Amino acid sequence: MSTIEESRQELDQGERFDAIVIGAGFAGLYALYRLREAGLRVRVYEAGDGVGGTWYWNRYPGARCDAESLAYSFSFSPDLEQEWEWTERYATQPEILRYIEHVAGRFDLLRDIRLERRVATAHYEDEAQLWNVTTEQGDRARAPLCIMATGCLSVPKAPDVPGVETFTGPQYLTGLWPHEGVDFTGQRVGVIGTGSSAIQAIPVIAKQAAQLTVFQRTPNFSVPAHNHPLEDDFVRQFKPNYREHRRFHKLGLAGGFGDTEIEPRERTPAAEAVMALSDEEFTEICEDYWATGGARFLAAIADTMLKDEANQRVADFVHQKIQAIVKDPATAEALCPTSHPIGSKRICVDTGYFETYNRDNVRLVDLTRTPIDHVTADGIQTSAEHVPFDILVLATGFDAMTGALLGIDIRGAAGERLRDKWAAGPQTYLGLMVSGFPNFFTITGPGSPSVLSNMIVSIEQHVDFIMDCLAHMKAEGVDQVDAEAEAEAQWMAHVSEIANATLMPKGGSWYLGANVPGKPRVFMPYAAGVGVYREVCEQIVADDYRGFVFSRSAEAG
Ligand code: NA7
Repeated sequence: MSTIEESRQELDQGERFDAIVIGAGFAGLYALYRLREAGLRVRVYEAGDGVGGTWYWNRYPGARCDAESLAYSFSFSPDLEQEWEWTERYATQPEILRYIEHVAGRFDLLRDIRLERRVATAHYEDEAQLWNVTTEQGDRARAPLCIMATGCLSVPKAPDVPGVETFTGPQYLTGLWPHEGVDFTGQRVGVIGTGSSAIQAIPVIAKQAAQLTVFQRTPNFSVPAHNHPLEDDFVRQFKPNYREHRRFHKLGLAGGFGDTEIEPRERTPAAEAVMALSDEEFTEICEDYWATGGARFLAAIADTMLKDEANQRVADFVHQKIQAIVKDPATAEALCPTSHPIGSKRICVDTGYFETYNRDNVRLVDLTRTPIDHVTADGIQTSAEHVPFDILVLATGFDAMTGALLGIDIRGAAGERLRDKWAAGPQTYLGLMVSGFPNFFTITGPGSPSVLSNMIVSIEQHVDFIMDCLAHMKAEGVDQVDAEAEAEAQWMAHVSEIANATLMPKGGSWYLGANVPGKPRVFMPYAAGVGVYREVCEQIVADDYRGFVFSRSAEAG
């Protein structure tokens, strides 16, 4: 074949890279940084017209992270962490996006990223032993390695409210918020949903709108953020100890999301002592954590996620808080979650959420009493009344953890489709690899701690694992890795065993896929924590990559 024919054929098949990464949020950027550092030629495809992933799309009013900013940031560069200055205890979406853009610029990552490219297919070619990736925009690329950095909460759930398409006013999904923002001044607004996104957006919208009606199906537990500007003195004390803080975050100590106190607080009683606590002692501990604020409230009482009695006592404490804050007793009662254990749906972290219901322009419609019948041209018809409004906000959540992966036509060895393999729920080894899909990695995939952890801690650990694995392969002279089917099956059984030992599966939450009609109910994240998970991964590596199979492609010889 002539050289021209060869290059034409190569162009048809797609440009050849060493690795293709899908997604340019925190995970994709760190993967690109490490792969390039290892000398690989990388192509990143990103659907958005900018980097940032979750923080690119979720621009709804009040959007901020529920992990503390000093902990929710990359740890790989000590210089970066010393230089970057967060302004608040919990960073807003615009500030996090600025940080991500800064990282992309500082490490010169943009040149390998193709924006506004939505990946349509990723097929493994058995003969060439390459991943062949195409985008909806017509790009083609091939590489021996394919890394999915597609995020866990990146596909908004299709609004399953009857008649939603008949609403004639503007309607917005929190997860796809317009970049130019929305002006609610003087408007009547309806919000459907009371998850984290709604709980952050409602207090902000309420301050602008003429009238706000919240349509609540399931009330949620929420803890005050007690957000505040970061004081210079505190940051000056914190930064010299950054490495030690990071070590604690990686071990899952000092609060699951990586809080900013180094030592675990001493007030948490031993598990066996919890039920013996007097009401005064119990309340004193909970008050202390409530006053500190944040998701770490769940760590106040040992066994909250393991024992019904401990969980109920903590839930009762929060109910009392809601009842003390919300003046109208009927609204307060409707806001008290009673249908799921506290923590079994992701705990929300708010700024003035319950207080918002004391405003004259805010009203709660309890859908358990008067369900939505349908959305009309100008409002919502419930079983009891028609509620008119001008703007509809859908804070109805995501097709979490598997939505983005299954949105792409992914085919492994022998053309096996990921959609078929996962028809009864996701199956992975360590949330990192899928048996039968060689050289294909999922960052923070189902079966890893992922959404139950500080995402950046998990992302860095996964990317580091992949890089160590690639270095191991290079040293061994192999270039193909896959997960053993048996190791995968055992891992998924373990993931579910761990979840079933907790109260987590009782929440009927998106952790289980329960929010998406027809989605298989499988508890997806690994609930033993990032510390235990890291140890498991290290032990597997020490056991010569137990559960992984390595081989040499024809190309490697
Ligand atoms: P969530 O936590 O899944 O919340 C979605 C909310 O929308 C929740 O209150 C749902 O009620 C409600 N919902 C969904 N569909 C409907 C219909 N059809 N009718 C009425 N209400 C509905 O998503 P978020 O975006 O708030 O948060 C996701 C994560 O993002 C969050 O945990 C953080 O990690 C960041 P339901 O509970 O299903 O009764």
